[in-house]
Amino acid sequence: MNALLLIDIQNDFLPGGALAVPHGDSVIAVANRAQEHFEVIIASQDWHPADHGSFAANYDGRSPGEMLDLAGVEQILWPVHCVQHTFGAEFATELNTARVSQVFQKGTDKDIDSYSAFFDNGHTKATGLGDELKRRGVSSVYVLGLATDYCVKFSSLDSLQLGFETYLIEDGCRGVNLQAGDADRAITEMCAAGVRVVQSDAVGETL
Ligand code: VGL
Ligand code: ZN
Repeated sequence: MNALLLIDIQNDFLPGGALAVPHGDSVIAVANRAQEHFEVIIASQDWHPADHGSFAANYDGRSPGEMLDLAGVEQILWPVHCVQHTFGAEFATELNTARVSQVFQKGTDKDIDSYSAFFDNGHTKATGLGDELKRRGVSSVYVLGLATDYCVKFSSLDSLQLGFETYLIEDGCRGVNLQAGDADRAITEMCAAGVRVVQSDAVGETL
């Protein structure tokens, strides 16, 4: 069984959003089309409380992009984004969610961030996504969404580590690129770990 994982396709990661990913909106059409090839479609949602420890605004004199130690885990500070129950945290309006069977929310604990849809950044708590995929007999996981250099990367690496054959749908992802080249380096890293990179127009053929 193959599953499609839609990572964090939320308003705050689109152009005009609080943590806008350049051309982030271009993944929506790819996500909508790719769904035709899958029976199991699962989405992740960045879902922070307003007092989340990854928000620069929650510290005196700190700015987005700076590093911090958050409860023992190295953390990049971000603009306030994807706050629970706000428009920014909602899935992109144009994203088709009718066939999404389950949504896994992450980053809900203010003391630790969670880039991966499977585990928090300290790898201490599971979201339940791994167990759910196994329960449904999934062996291959196809990943797309936002952002290539953070949540897509860590979700893909965890997927591999949990034993799923893992595919990155490259044209269905865009990166933050805090440093130029971050997204490309993330793809290289995923490849080196064993993630297979595919383009969306070939997805139907690899299944
Ligand atoms: C993300 C930074 C902070 C992501 C989430 O979805 O890639 N990046 N929170
Ligand atoms: Zn976040």
